[in-house]
Amino acid sequence: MLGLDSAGKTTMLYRLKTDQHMLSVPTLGFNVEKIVSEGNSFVIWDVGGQKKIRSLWTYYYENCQGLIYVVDSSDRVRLNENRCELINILKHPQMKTVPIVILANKQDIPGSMSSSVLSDHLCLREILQGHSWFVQGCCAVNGDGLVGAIAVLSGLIKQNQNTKPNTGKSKKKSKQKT
Ligand SMILES: Nc1nc2c(ncn2[C@@H]2O[C@H](COP(=O)(O)OP(=O)(O)OP(=O)(O)O)[C@@H](O)[C@H]2O)c(=O)[nH]1
Ligand SMILES: [Mg+2]
Repeated sequence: MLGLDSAGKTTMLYRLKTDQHMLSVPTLGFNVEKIVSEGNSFVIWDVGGQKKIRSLWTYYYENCQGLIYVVDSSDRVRLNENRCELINILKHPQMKTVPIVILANKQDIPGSMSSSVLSDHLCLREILQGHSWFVQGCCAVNGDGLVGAIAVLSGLIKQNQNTKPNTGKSKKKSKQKT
């Protein structure tokens, strides 16, 4: 789970884990939690988004099966920064085919952009070509939209695994890393 600082990633992780609003502090490294949602089990890595530590994001790409990219929908100033970071992530060889959910967070803030407006501003149709993806409005503080988004991502991850070429090796059942 990636996104600019203050997008709401950590608030979201602990809302999913505990079904409560936990106060967060800026993440300097990462938080990792196993989340069980509607029978699906995920290991979610929440990586700090401050500019000075974004170069560390690449260390989390190995074995990543899905990307949750969180955007603060009330922040119109950093739209371009968001677009550039997303493009950078997806350039990486290990992220070229991952399914993606873009979470348009902070929908509770008056005047925040809807998921479709955000999608247009970020040019998602263009920059996410070749990926299976969707965009979902949500609020990490009260949990609106989160469980549904996780369920859809889970479906996309399964579809993506089924369409990968068969290597002939027997598959071990593994937890999904997002
Ligand atoms: N109103 C509102 N505030 C939110 C929401 N989600 C998060 N916040 C607030 O946004 C601030 C930043 O949230 P964090 O979860 O710490 O953000 P982060 O993406 O983990 O930030 P970094 O760790 O720096 O990358 C906190 O004050 C949260 O309470 C939301 O849906 N609505
Ligand atoms: Mg954080």
